[in-house]
Amino acid sequence: MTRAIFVLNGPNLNLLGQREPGIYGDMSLAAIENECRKLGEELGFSIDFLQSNHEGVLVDWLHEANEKAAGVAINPGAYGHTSIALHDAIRAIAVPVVELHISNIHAREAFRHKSMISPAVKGVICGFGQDSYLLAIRALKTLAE
Ligand code: CA2
Repeated sequence: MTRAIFVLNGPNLNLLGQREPGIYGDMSLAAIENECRKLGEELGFSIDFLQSNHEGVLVDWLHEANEKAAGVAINPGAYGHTSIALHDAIRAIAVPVVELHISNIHAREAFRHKSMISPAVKGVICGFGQDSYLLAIRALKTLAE
């Protein structure tokens, strides 16, 4: 059985830690990756931690995860609010997908309240800061059992 978890990150998340620490915390994406790897090791999963600013690349990685991974944790960034392509890709694959956001998108601007991908995923975690990543990985371990 595959013991890899893909952790996918959408646009602008490569800039984490540089601006808006009040909303997104002060950890860089590399520091979050490190925490995910540590937890993955503890739970018996390897972590493929990836970031792209391009919607189609995220679609390609979802397809690849379907072949190689036990599950996907995705912070879609702003594409979560807009992307039918990500919704369709998640619906098209068999492995469980958990959507996560660092911030509580429902406590922010109205345009962030709607997620295009939420109806397609197993579950959504948002508002726990960087811990949202770790909670998503723990949820995937349960789903993969
Ligand atoms: O809370 C989250 O994790 C988000 O997915 C982050 C996205 C935002 O568009 C979503 O609504 C919620 C933004 C990604 C990072 O944006 C930055 C902005 C300024 C400085 C650094 C990163």
